[in-house]
Amino acid sequence: MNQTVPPLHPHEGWHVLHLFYSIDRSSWAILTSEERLQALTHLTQLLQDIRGHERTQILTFSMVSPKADFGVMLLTGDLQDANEFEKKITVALGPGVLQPVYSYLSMTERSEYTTTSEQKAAELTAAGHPPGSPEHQQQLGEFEARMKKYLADRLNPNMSDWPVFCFYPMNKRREGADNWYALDFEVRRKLMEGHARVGRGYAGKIRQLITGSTGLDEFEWFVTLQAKDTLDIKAIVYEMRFDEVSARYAEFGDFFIGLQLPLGEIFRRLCLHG
Ligand code: 76R
Repeated sequence: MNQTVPPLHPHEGWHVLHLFYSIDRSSWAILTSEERLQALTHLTQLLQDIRGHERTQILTFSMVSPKADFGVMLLTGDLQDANEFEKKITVALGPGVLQPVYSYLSMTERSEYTTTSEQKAAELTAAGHPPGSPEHQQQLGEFEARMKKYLADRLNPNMSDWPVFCFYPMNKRREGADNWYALDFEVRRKLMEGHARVGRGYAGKIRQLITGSTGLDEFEWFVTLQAKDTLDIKAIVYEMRFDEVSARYAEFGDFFIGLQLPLGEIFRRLCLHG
């Protein structure tokens, strides 16, 4: 977007910004109806321009509970663009109207612990389905198709239009006997297998995007869960608490729930019209 500064594209993946704002009602109240209309048109146009930018996705939310009012999730390749878009969004409704209450910078990333085809084949053999058996062929084929999509989505996500989003930051614990980072890779990999097994139980009900933020923001990852039913969010987060990876090693920050909605509906819901 900018003309003079060289872009900052990571060698793979996207930058991801989660921006949560509250509406400052007194700054909004002093605007005339004409100024308000102009402000809403300006924000609408800005988001449309951002959406039209190459390799960029932007999602808008009405946030549930007064922790925040308006939420934006921005995925874009160039950090210069991410930074420019974010500053423009913050001032788009006029001075002081959008008050940032929480924000998070992370990046899409590959996983260290993805199950390989060889591991899956060994698992199938151990379960009594040796190579060459129809079960082995079929289950390995299904596994490979699923993993291909999983890996592609993790690095180059395609965000859904599902309505319920749950956002929270997460660390792996580093305390005494519970230090994730002091474990051998093989031990971590085995533990992550259990995590993935729980996750796979929610196929079709939960989509997740785990973005890395070590060195970028306060926690190590940001979790974005997408669902059609709030109960599925509650259920997966609850079930994962019993899995060792979360039970023993996970630490969480604040949780936010947002409803993905068209901008016009968000404006109506936030009582910004008129
Ligand atoms: O299948 C595979 O081999 C890869 C599976 C996989 C990895 C590597 C996976 C699957 N996740 C991975 C990594 Mn996950 N995930 C979370 C949370 O609230 C909590 O307790 C935890 C928050 C949820 C809800 C979730 C859901 N996952 C990670 C990582 C990085 C770990 C690291 O590198 O140390 C984190 C922080 C994390 C957290 N995970 C899945 C899910 C779901 C639903 C799946 C199944 C996805 C699918 O197979 O399509």
